[in-house]
Amino acid sequence: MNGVRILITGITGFVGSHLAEFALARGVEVIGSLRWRSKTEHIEAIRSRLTLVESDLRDMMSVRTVLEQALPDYIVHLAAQSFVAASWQTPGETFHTNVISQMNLLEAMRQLKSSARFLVIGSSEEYGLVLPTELPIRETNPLRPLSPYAVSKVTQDLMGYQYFKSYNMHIVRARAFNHSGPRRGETFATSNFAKQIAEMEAGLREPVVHVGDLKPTRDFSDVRDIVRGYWTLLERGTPGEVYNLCSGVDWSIERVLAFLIGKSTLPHIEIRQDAARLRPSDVPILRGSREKIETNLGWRGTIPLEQTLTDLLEYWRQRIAARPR
Ligand code: A2R
Repeated sequence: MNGVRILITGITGFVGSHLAEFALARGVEVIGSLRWRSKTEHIEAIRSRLTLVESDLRDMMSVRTVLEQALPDYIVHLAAQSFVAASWQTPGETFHTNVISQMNLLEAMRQLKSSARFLVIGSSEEYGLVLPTELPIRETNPLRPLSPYAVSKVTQDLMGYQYFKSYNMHIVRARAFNHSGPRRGETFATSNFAKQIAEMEAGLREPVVHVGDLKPTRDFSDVRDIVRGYWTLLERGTPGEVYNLCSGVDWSIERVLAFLIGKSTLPHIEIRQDAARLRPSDVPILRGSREKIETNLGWRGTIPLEQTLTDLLEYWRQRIAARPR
């Protein structure tokens, strides 16, 4: 795809690094925005092939500068306070980062008359409280957000709709359900469990895995499938429309943990619930319908969750083995 330029905000994050790899493999020119203090470990292997621009997206002037420098054809706005649990501690910061950053980007695009395609990254958390009769969750389901993070994502989502309607901008909205894989932030349950197990295997902690509520179920996809889905939406998604990206299958957190423990080399691992890991209100069940994106655009995930979790555990084993002792 010679000549196409993509701007990835939050390129140093979990999804950003995978999307950058995906785009580079297609011959696309990748420009990434990061903050001066962003950790760059996830993009070290591809850094020489990227153009990196510093910007705190909450600052309008620096967002304009990024757009003027990048002159993108596609923008995937991944930068965010991405962690639901942290949003209870810092609701204001979560809202400010997630909502104002996207508004700055869309306003700067408008001011600079950018005709770039823009992908809004929403979340299954937007659906929040889902009635059993509403499963699997379609895009038409009511949005009943249950966390400050979810409210920020609803706002980003509807803002994308409003800018599309008001200014006829090429904006497609994605609602990604849970995704995991190598480089997942350690605050997320899948990655946190895998890291704890890898540390136990390395003899760095006792064989006790600390957990929160194991009952909720989530619809997991592999991050490598999700970035392929984002690409599909950029290329062929209908502007103004919203699409679920999901597997259509839900696993309880308990089942995820049991799978990872089963992959461990240790004979026995104790499971201990930690009150600090429980949330004020949690979404009990999230299982999506992928019918719209599959029927209209032909996307579906291909990597089974067992593979994703195996790769995630291996990622942590390697990271821990590489740590200086
Ligand atoms: O915090 P940093 O400097 O390491 O960079 C993170 C970036 N970010 C920002 N960039 C510019 N200005 C900001 N004010 C700002 N705040 C955060 O967003 C990092 O590069 C990225 C988030 O990466 P992760 O936490 O690993 O999130 P992940 O899983 O890649 O999520 C991507 C998207 C987000 O919209 C999530 O809410 C959604 O997928 O699930």
